[in-house]
Amino acid sequence: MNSRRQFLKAVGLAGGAVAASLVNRVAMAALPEPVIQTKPETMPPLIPNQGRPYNPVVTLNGWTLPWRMKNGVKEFHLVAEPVVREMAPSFKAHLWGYNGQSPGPTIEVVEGDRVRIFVTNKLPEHTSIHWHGQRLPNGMDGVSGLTQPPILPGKTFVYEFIARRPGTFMYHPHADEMVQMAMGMMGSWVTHPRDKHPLIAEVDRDFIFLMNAYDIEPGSFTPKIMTMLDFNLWSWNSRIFPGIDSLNVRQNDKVRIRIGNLTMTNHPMHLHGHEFLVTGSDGGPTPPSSRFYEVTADVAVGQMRQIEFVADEEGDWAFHCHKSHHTMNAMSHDVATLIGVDQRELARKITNLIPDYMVMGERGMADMAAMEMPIPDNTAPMMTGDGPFGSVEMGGMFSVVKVRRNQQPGNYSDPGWYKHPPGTSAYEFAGAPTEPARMQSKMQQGMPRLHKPSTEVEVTVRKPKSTHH
Ligand SMILES: [Cu+2]
Repeated sequence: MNSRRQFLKAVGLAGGAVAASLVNRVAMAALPEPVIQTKPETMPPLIPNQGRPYNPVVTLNGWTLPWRMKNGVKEFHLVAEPVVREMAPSFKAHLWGYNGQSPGPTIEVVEGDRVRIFVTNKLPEHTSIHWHGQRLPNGMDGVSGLTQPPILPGKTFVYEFIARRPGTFMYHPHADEMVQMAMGMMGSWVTHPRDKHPLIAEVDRDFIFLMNAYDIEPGSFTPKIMTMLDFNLWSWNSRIFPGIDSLNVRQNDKVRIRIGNLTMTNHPMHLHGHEFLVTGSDGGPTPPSSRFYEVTADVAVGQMRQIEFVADEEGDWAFHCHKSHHTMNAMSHDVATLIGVDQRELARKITNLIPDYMVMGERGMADMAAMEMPIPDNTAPMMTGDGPFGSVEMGGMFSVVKVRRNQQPGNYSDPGWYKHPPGTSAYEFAGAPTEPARMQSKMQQGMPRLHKPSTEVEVTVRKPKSTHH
C-alpha cells in the first residue's frame, strides 16, 4: 500500500485521484489496477519516472493516466463507465467517460513506445475505442463491427501497438458513436518525439484539451443524445466558463496549446494579445513553410490543431471560440431580438396575466449576466463569470491565458487577476459629450437617391437615456 501511495505521489496524483478496486483483483490479476480520478481540477503534469523522458503536457481540467512498465511495454487501463462530471461550480452532468471523468485521462507516450491498453466496459451497452490518428495494425483501429467485435458490458479488450508517429491525437468510441460521444466519451493522446525533432519545438508549457458539446435542458442532468446540431452547452474537456481553469504561464514562456474538436461544428479559436503559429495537426507537425501568424485558427470537426506562441505580454488574455453563441451557456433559443423595441406596453399587458414576467433584451442581453431571475437547480447561468471589473458576461468555450512575470517554472497555479500598471487601462472619458460629425449632402444622404425619399417611418429606434449605464 505504501509503495502504491508513493507511486501516486510521484505521478502527482496523491489527493486528487483514488485508485479504486473496481474489478475483482483475482479475476483481473494480469490487469494494471485502474486509476480513477474524482476531481475536475487541472492536475499537475505527470512527470515520467520510467521509460524515455519527455516534457509532459497539462490537460485542462483533466489529468494524465499513469501506466506500468511490463517487459518493456507501457500498460494502461481505461474503464468506460458512467460518471458525474462537474461542468461548472453548481452544475453537475451525468455523463459517460473513462476512469471517473469525462473526458477520460490523457495518454502520454513516446514515439516508438510499445503500448498495451486494457479497456474494461462498465457501460450498460457495448463499446470500442478508436485511436484517432494513429498508425497501427488494422485490427487495433477500434471500429466496432469492422475491425473487431464490440466490447460487451463487463468485458475487457486489449489493444496493443507501437506509437509510431509523434503528435497530438485523441481517442473515442467507434460503437454507437453518436450516443457515446454525445455522452462525453473521449480523451486526448500525446506521442512525444523520441529525439530532438526538426519540426517539433521544445516548449515551456504544453496544454491540451478537447472541445465537446452537450444538450442538457436547464434543471436536468443527462444530455439529450438525439440532438444533432442544436447543442446548448459548448465545453472544453466537459467544462464550461467559468468552470474552465485558466492557462497560467510565465512571461516569455514558449507555450503550446493542443486542441481537438469532437463537437458537430467548427470552432474558430481566438487568442487575445499575441500572434500564434499553427505548428501541427493530428496529421503531424506542419512544415515551417506552411506556417503564418494568426490570432484565430479554425478547428473543424474531427480535427486537432496545435498552436504555439511566446507569451511575452503580461496580463489576463481572453482565449475563446469566436462563435459568440459558443461563449454562452444553456438558454432557450426561441428568444426574439428585442434590442431597441419598447416593451413597456407589452410587459404591462403580460404582467396582468403572469405577475413575475420579466422583460429581456431591450438593451441587449448583458442584463442576463446580472439579473436575479431564478434559474432551475443544477443549471449554469447563461452568461456569467466574475472578473475584477464586474461580470465577464461569458459562458461555454472561454478561458483566460494568464501571463505573469513571476510565475515560477513548473508552477501552474492560478496567480489571481492581473494588476494593471497605472495608466495602462481603459478609462471613462470625463469631458463634455460632443455631437458626432455626420456626412452632409443635399438629400441628407451620403449617396444621391434615385427615388423620392419616403415620408413613411419604418422603425422607431428608442435610444437609452444618458442616465442609463
Ligand atoms: Cu465554437
